[in-house]
Amino acid sequence: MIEEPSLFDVSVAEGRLQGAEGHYRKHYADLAGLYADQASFAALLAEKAGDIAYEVTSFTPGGKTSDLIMGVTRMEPGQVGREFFLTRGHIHAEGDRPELYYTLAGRGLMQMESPEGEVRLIEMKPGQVCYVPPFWIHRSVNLGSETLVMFFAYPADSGQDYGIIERSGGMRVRVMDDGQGGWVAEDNPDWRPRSAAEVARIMGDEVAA
Ligand code: S6P
Ligand code: ZN
Repeated sequence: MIEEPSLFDVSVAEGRLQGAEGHYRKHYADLAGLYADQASFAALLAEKAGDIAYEVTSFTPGGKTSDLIMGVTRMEPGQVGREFFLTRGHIHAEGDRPELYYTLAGRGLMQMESPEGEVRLIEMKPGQVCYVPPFWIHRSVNLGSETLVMFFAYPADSGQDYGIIERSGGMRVRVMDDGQGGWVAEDNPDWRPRSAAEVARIMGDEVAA
């Protein structure tokens, strides 16, 4: 059976893929442990624990390797202490699956980390598309004072492993306000390198290649 083509409207103003059946929300209360500054996070929760930090609307046509999931991520602007708001981040459970992120509104940054701990930080503004290659842990960061809206697409059988970030004590750097209207990447002192065994598990056959 061959799938029917479909068409969706993207509302940039609402940060949504209209008519998409996939939907999930993260409230500030769901983001415990993500940020460095515990006191500032507690203050944020006291003010808006139940508010939406970010929201994803998506369309999942099927689960075939060759199929694509697409959707829109909308993230509020703000900081926890000096640290900019971010998504939890993950690596694809099928590590060799890539992803595209096309920025529609706001000022964002794609924070990426390889299994071996290399860091890549790519700023994104509307009209730019960021290619996240296979095997990169990725999270998005809202650097601006406006809502960040990004369209994404990735292979339907990718899956997400969120534990990879927790297991290493967070990502290697934190993206902080530099106090001069910009950002700076600061080393995360809690970060622990992944073991050779974990890197080999993630990379699978690529290690031998
Ligand atoms: C999924 C893709 C995005 C994120 C979304 C929220 O592979 O990268 O749809 O799910 O931006 O981020 P997170 O880290 O909570 O999944
Ligand atoms: Zn992803």
